[in-house]
Amino acid sequence: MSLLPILTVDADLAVLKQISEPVGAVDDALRALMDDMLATMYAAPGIGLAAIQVGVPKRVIVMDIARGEEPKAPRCFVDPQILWASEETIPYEEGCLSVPEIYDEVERPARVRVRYLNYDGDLVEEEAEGLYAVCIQHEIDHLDGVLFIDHLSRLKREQAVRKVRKAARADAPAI
Ligand code: K1U
Ligand code: ZN
Repeated sequence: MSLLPILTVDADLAVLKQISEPVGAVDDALRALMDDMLATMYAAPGIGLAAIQVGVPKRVIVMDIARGEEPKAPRCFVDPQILWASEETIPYEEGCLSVPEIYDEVERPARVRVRYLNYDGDLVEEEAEGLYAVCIQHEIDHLDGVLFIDHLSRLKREQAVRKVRKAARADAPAI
């Protein structure tokens, strides 16, 4: 298994804005990508990761929203689709591994019905609520080139990108 570099908005915005392509079927090569994405997500650490965040424009997501001492609960989503979203919305303080150190509140539907292929290639349809609903919507947004900061005001979005750029410059080795 390999850890993959995570793309960030300061250097890789054009890639992160791409629309990812449907996959169609799960094979061993895709399972190897999902294994690498899970390892990368756990190492970051994060609770979700879309393939485009590691530069792969395929409609693939990994997630683990288990808390604290709960056992690991990795989930994989291939070609996920939102079939239904509730009228009711909930606010959640979101973060993103591609917009490091920035957290802000986003309002999204409280419940969604999703259809996807899992790690084994089985077709799954289920309802998501709470953090699962927030995270799957955040990750499906990535597949459509949408970042959580796109849900904020233009001022907040520009401030966020400036902060990430400044932090990246500060972290860069002096030549
Ligand atoms: O970049 C990503 O898409 C991953 C992102 C997922 C997410 C977080 C919060 C709301 C919606 C989607 C993250 O994982 S950011 C890091 C994070 O939330 C976290 C990290 C360590 C422990 C617990 C949470
Ligand atoms: Zn994200």
